[in-house]
Amino acid sequence: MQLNLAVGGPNTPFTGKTNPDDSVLPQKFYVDYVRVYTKPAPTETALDRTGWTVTTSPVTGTPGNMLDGNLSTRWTTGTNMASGQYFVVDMKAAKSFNKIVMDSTGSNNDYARGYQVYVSNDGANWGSAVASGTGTGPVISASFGSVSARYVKVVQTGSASNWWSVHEFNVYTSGGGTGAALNRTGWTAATSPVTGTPANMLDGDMATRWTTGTDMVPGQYVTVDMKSSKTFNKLVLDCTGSNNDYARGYQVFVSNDGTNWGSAVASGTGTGPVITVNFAAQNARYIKVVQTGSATYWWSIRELNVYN
Ligand SMILES: [Ca+2]
Ligand SMILES: [Ca+2]
Repeated sequence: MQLNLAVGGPNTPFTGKTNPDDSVLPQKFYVDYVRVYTKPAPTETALDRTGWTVTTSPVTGTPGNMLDGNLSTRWTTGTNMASGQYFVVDMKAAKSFNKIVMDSTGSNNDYARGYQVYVSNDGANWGSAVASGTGTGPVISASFGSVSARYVKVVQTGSASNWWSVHEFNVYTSGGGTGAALNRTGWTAATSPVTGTPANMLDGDMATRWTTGTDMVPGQYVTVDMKSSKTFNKLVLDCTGSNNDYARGYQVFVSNDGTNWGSAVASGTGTGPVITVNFAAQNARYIKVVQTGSATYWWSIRELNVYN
């Protein structure tokens, strides 16, 4: 916390007397109170469900009723809750989100007794659950680190002599992040070709750089290990000082194991020494930037920063 206090008096430009008279100091300056606020949580937004579709297991009832904005209509299993029942929502395009809410209000005993939430970009590979828990009432809210995906699957994992009913299903995003650069303490970088000093792109010093030392060719890359998974939505590559050494083209990949990189989260062409890459919020430990262009200049990065 920083407090800026100013002392005024007769010797000010406002009175026409412009010669400060320091002999009046020291004076007492009373602060009645200092109030400290907690920054409010970012505003949540429910994603627009227009065009979304949903399929269920068991195949029964009217799945679309959980997406129709009407709390009086529902999808229901029509049979007792059993582990393994599920529904899959297709949002038709990849979205960034960090919370789902299942609302069974109106069928108050029909909430999932247990649940797992999975996400996927192809509707086939679901990976590990991004959230799981137990339901204790008709509104079940599950939060998780921000993900980017097209499909959401909720698996019911409990048992009860009630049907499983969902009147409304919504997906939320926290909106934009803080815009702050992530703290790079402890981060490491590796490069291909293996050359130069990769750490120079993470040292906060624009006078130091990593460079290929050879002309730009497609396939050169850098990987950054942030040592734990972070949420982020922007990357900046800065080669100011080696102004011709910007990546002529790039692809950005993210990974949680440093081995499986999936599809690029962003790609584009560089046109100057500062390359800013925006993308849907990611949650990952590793970032890889692949240089995809050709030039008779070396590829250099003086600073690489990641933002949320
Ligand atoms: Ca409904
Ligand atoms: Ca540097």
